[in-house]
Amino acid sequence: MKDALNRASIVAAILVLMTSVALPAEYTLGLLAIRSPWTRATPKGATIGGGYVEIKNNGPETDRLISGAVAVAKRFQIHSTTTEGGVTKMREVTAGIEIKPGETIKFEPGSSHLMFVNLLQPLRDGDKVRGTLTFEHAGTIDIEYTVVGMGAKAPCAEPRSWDSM
Ligand SMILES: [Cu+2]
Repeated sequence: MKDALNRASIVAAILVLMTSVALPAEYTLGLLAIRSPWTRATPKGATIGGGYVEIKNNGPETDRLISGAVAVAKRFQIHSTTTEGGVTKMREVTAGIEIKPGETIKFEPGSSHLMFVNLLQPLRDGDKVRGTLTFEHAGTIDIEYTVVGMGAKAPCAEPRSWDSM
């Protein structure tokens, strides 16, 4: 009985830890809901980082994510990822990403993502990264990305040089 209680309290403690880490941040900008921005810790010397977030359009009109910024990088880009013949490539989407009425766009590893280009500092597990997202109609919002540990597969291969872009 005592063992079972101990086990229960350990499980409870772990759950509390997990929920405090995974607690989703939710933002509202007009009729857009912006959920759980996160990014990944970067190895020393990395020049790029990926940004991930979910955006739902609760409005009757299409909106478009057109740009953004983060405090930890010189540039911010919106990227798409495609796989052709087993080769994964990413590309900047200069026109932005459209979010139709009722639609939820998920920026996630291996898919469309945000790219922090020319990092000014490494991203460390547990840190918060401040930034902005700008939409064609809804305007600009301040958000904060939670930095989580490395480990999951990279959203995209690091290109040889960002200077050429
Ligand atoms: Cu990318």
